[in-house]
Amino acid sequence: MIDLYADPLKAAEVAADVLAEKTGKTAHDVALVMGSGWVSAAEALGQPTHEFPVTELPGFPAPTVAGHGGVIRSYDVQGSHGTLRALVFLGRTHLYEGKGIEPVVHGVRTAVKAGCKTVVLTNACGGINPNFSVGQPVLIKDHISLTAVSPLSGATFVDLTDLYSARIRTLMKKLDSSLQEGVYVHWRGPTYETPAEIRMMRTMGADLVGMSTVPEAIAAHALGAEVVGISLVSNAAAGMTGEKLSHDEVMAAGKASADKVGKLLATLLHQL
Ligand code: 8IG
Repeated sequence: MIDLYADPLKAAEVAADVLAEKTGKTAHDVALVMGSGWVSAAEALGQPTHEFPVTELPGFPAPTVAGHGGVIRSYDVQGSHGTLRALVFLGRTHLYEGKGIEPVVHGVRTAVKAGCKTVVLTNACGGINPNFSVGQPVLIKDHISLTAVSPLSGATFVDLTDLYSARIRTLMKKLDSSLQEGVYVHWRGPTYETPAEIRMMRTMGADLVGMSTVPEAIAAHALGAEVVGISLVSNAAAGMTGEKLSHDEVMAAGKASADKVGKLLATLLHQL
């Protein structure tokens, strides 16, 4: 048994080998990590060929938050350039779970080791930019890390100037001209921000705030994958409306937008 913390890249290779055995697919082409609110959007991809709990691959801890069920699906999606083998993670591990950074990025590393050249990271987030409304999907164009936790260690000085693929963002905006872009702040959680922290983020140039995506984007990019980030605005950030933040309302907002975000994902896969 490989130790995820001692040799995370080896652990991802081992998990990718088990994935190939379980699916009978020697490789996958694209990975999608579905955040809360995006799970029902997976229906737009059609019927999976395989589905199993993430815990059946080595190195994955059981998820701890209700509504973040940890399941892997494999799909054969008909795209404009032939069949795409899509690997979908329904549920992810977050930094706020306290298991460290390695389990947070194990999924995307496994996906890249399994052959994925594109990694699509979706999430539900708070909206800081007052022009964004609840239920709106927003392309991530850049991020600010307020956790100060990197998935990389050692002298690996990775350039992040084009972390969120400008190529794919341009493609997607051509297909849907209503699509907006924003800067995503990574906040450790599990507490939401205070109103003062949201004012700070706004001043820093942030449009969106959430508790995921950034470590996965960095880990996938460092291994050479092209990264796409899409946020679903699920609530106005703290202090923006006078309302308190409720996890249940956040989940409900996600479900209500499933159709729209499902179409967006299908459109994206068709372009790859
Ligand atoms: I959904 O307002 C969702 N996730 N940090 N702040 C942070 N994460 C979130 C929020 C939010 N809404």
